[in-house]
Amino acid sequence: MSSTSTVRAACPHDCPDTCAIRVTVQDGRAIKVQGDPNHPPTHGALCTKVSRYLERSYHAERVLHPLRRIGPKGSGRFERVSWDEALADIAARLKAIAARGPNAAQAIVPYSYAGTMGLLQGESMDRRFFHRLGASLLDRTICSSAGGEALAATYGAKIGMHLEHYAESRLIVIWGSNSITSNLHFWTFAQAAKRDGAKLVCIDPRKTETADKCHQHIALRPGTDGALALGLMHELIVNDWLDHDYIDRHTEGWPKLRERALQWPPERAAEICGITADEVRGLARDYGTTRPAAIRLNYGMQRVRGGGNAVRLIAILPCLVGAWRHRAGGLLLSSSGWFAVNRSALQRTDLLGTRKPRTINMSTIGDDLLREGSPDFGPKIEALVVYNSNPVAVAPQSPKVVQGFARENLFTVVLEHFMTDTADHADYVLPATTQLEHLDVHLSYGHTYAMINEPAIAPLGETKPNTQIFRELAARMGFDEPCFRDSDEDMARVAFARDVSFDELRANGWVKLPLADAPLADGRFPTPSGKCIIDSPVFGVPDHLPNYESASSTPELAERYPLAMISPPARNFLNSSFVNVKSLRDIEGEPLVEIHASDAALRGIVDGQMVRVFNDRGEYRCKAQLSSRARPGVVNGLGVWWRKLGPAGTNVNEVTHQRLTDIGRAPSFYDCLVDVRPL
Ligand SMILES: Nc1nc2c(c(=O)[nH]1)N[C@H]1C(S)=C(S)[C@@H](COP(=O)(O)OP(=O)(O)OC[C@H]3O[C@@H](n4cnc5c(=O)[nH]c(N)nc54)[C@H](O)[C@@H]3O)O[C@H]1N2
Ligand SMILES: Nc1nc2c(c(=O)[nH]1)N[C@H]1C(S)=C(S)[C@@H](COP(=O)(O)OP(=O)(O)OC[C@H]3O[C@@H](n4cnc5c(=O)[nH]c(N)nc54)[C@H](O)[C@@H]3O)O[C@H]1N2
Ligand SMILES: [Mo]
Repeated sequence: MSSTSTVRAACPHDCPDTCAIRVTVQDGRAIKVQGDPNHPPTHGALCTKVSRYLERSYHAERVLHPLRRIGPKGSGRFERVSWDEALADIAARLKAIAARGPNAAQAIVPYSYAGTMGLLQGESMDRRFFHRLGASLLDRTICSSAGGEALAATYGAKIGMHLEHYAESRLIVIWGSNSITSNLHFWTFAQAAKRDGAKLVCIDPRKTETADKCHQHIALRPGTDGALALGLMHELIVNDWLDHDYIDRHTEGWPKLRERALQWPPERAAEICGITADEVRGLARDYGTTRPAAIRLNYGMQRVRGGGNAVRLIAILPCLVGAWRHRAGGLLLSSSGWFAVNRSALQRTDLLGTRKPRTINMSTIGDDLLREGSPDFGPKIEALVVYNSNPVAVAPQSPKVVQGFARENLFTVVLEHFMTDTADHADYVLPATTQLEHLDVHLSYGHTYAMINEPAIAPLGETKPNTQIFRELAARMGFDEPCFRDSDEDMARVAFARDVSFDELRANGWVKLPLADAPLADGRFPTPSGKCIIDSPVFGVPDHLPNYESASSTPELAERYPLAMISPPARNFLNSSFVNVKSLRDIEGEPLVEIHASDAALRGIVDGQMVRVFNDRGEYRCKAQLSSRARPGVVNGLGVWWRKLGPAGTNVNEVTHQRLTDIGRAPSFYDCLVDVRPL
């Protein structure tokens, strides 16, 4: 007899929406995924990508058993081995490195990001393993740390508005975010507000599908958001659109920033942003005179040298006009700080004891893999264990990253679902389960519900959850602390320090955090003084910092490479995930760069032609698309394709660089000069 059941799942992807999913399972096989209609942020809808989750999980190219490399690195030639053989050899290799001396294990580096956002499969047993081993620590900066640390330096934590309340806003400024692509469930609330008469403004160098649907699009130059924010402040001051009471009671340091902002008349800001002074004035008027006014900031605008300062400036705006007084006013960049994740219980940093391993920044992995050992750097990197990430495709300046991963004297283990560009460079590939096949618990960085993901089906083939792989590796290493025997459920039960109980998650699928409707209406920022910090003891008063690479900061470079390139996400991929899902790849077509007709004409480029996008760091080949989505002087190289699926085995990170942001040590992917020529 056939049996059908429905299982509660959570979307694991690195996206603010963290959707609640219902998986229909028939005779042990998942046959349908649907958005949960009862979960308010998801409201029954899944994005195009995740509605294809079954195509991804049951993909014919899933890695289903351990593999050992038999060809040169990067060739993708592997043979099947048993788990026993793989784990024994990996443990022996890691032990040999660690045995060389007291700090020798630092030559081993974990490399992971948010392939799954799950607290168990992303940051639990794995961290325990590396802490016990004494491996290098990893600074996980590749996405959001510039904006995240800037936000925390301003508000005291990564906190903001409730997603649902945007439906009641009268003005929504969508800033550095292509919501329809990367925050679809927010868009539903923004549309509800629009139907009720709210004005929507989009601030983005690219004329995105979101910009198309807003009342106004301000197409500023990449990396000039801080200047725009200062210009807005100038207008708020001179027109006295300030909430003096909120400023006096709930902020500290405003007089110094006020003085700075007064040096930014709209003309100055407009000149830097490449927009008109009237656009600055008009936006300031709207923002200064409309209540409630909400900003949806996203990480797209912080991937430049001054990204952290720009986030600080923008995050101060809602305090200046008292937008926080209303639940539909304020700002959201991330809500993750509202969740009381019990990281010390999950990750067990205490296993380090008195050891203080060095920290490797994931964003400079290209350079770091090529560095020799030195007193400054510590030991040369000899082993890398990669999971939940595809650095060969996504890390900046891939020519260096590839060279590093190709080192014959580097021992690399990759836990994966697929043979990615990174897995191709592994010595061992270990097959991991997908979200359908393991237990997890989740927070969200775009809403305020904790979520559960129950396993829907048995692991396919010989796949194992990341947690189990690290449990078994720990046993092989002889790590006998009881925490290495914790089950996934044991860890799920301690994942949240308060507000969220596992039993309630299990019973309901999610738990809404007990937060006030307008949590910052009376200030009470989680800072030492309870006030929003404008003059930071660490970072000072925020300012506009020009890009590393731009016509004004590096004129000689701009003469050779006159086009600014940004590389925002493609709608049907999730960073480099889903690029190998054929139905989604078919929608995206092929790697392309959007270029304005005037820039194309200057270079003799016609629509659809193959081009080289290049600078001193490398050369990326793709198709040119003449498009009004690109502003003159800026090209949009949509990301992030698998290198091996792109022309000449390259992707957009061929030309990005490894210089870090002002705050948060993050990459400045969108701070990049190139030229484009016909091939
Ligand atoms: N479909 C899809 N969804 C995704 C992702 C994906 O790859 N695909 N990625 C996920 C991830 S990892 C993240 S971090 C989140 C957020 O991901 P983000 O990277 O913030 O993604 P977007 O919302 O697309 O925002 C990027 C927008 O910022 C614009 N932009 C670039 N430079 C600047 C600038 O200097 N100033 C301003 N104002 N705008 C700029 C880009 O043109 C783009 O439209 O989205 C997640 N959601
Ligand atoms: N040029 C340019 N580069 C970018 C960006 C950009 O906008 N432009 N965006 C940047 C941003 S915002 C981010 S967040 C990074 C993202 O970079 P990554 O975090 O590397 O994200 P993905 O490319 O999605 O790769 C995640 C990998 O994890 C694997 N995975 C998923 N779940 C599991 C699991 O449970 N177990 C194991 N073992 N593996 C799993 C997937 O199969 C996938 O190959 O890329 C950055 N790179
Ligand atoms: Mo990201």
